[in-house]
Amino acid sequence: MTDLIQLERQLLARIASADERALEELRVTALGKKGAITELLKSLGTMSPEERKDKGPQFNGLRDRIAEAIAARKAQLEDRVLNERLATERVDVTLPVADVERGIIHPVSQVLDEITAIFADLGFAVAEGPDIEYDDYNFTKLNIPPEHPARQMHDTFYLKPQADGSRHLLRTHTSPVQVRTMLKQQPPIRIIAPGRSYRHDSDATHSPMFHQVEALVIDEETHLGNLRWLIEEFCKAFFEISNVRMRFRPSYFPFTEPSMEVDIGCDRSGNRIKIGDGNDWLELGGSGMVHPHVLELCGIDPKRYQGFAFGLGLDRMAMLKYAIPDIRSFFESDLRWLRHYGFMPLDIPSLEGGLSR
Ligand code: FA5
Repeated sequence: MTDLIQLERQLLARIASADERALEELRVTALGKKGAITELLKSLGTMSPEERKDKGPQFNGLRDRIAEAIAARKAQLEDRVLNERLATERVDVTLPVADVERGIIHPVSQVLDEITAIFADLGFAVAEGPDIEYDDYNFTKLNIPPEHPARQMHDTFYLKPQADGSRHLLRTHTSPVQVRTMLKQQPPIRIIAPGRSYRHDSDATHSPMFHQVEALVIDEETHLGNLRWLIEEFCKAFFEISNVRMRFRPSYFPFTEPSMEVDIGCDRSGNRIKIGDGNDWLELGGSGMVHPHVLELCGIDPKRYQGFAFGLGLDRMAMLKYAIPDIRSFFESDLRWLRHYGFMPLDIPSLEGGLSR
C-alpha cells in the first residue's frame, strides 16, 4: 500500500513539472504497454479472488488518477503555448501593405464603379439581366417585332434553336433590362443597368463583346428636359469638369419616341481628345422618351405614366476619359497594358473621395 502511495506521489510530482516531451515519457513509463501501472494491473490475473477484490480497485483508481493528471497537465501546457503565441504574434492591420504582388482594377471595372457611384448619388438603383437573352426581351417587347428592319442593325449572335423553334441570343444591348424591370415593377422606376452586350462587330472602336450602361426613368411626370439635365449632370460628374456642351441629334430607335443621339463637345486638335473644350462633337449613345407601345407590352399604363431612357457605350466612355486609343486592347489580357491603364484596388471611386485619381 505504501509502495502504491509513494508511486502515485512520485508520478504526480513529476507530472506537475513536466514539459510536453517529459509528459509523454511519463505516460509511457506509467501507462504504456510495459508501464509500471500496466504491470500492476496485469498482476491482478495471478492473484487469488480475495486479493484481487482488494487490489483491483486500488490499481484501477491509481491508473485513473494518473491518466487524469496527465490529461490536465497536457491541457495546461497547450494553453500556455497558445497564450504565448497570442501575445507575440500580433498583426497591425492599420500598417501600409508591404511591397507584394497585387491585383489591378481594369479600366472597364473602374468606369463601371464610377458610373454606379454617380447614379447611386442621384437615387438610382442598379438592375441586372442575363447575357443570354430571350429574343422577345431583346427585340419584340422593345417594339422590334420579327422581320422588323431594325433587327438587321444589331448584328446579332444567335444560339441554336430551342425545341419550339425560338432562339435565344446574346443580348445586343442592355435595353432588355428595361423590359425585365418594367415586367416586375410598377412606377416610379429609376434604374441603371450596366453590363455586357454582344454584336458581330470588330475594329478600333467596336468590339464583339462590349459594355453599355442603360438608364430608365418612369413616372407620372417626366419629360425631355429631365433627360437632358440627367445626362448633363452625369457627364459633368463623370468627366470631372464643371461645364459640358451637349448636343441632341434626331435619331431612330423603335423603343423610344422621339429618339435622340447624344453628343458631347470636345477638342480633337491635339494628340488626345479633350472633353468640354473645342468645337468638335463625340457620340456617347442613344436616348429618348420610352415608346408608349413598349410601356404597354411591359404591363405599364401609358396613359398614366411616361418615361425616358438612354444607353451609353461604357468602353467608349473609358477610352475617352482615360485616353485609351483602341477598344480591342481592353480584352487582350496584356498585363503591361493593365499596369499602365489599371487602377489601385483600394481606390474605390466615390463622389466624396474622388472618382479617379
Ligand atoms: C443602343 O444600343 C440602344 N439600346 C441605346 C438606347 C437605350 C437608345 C435607351 C434609346 C434608349 P446603339 O446601338 O447606338 O444604341 O449603341 C449605344 C452605344 O453603345 C453606342 O453609342 C456605342 O457607344 C456603344 N456600342 C455599340 N456597339 C458597340 C461595339 N460593337 N463596341 C463598342 N461599343 C459599342
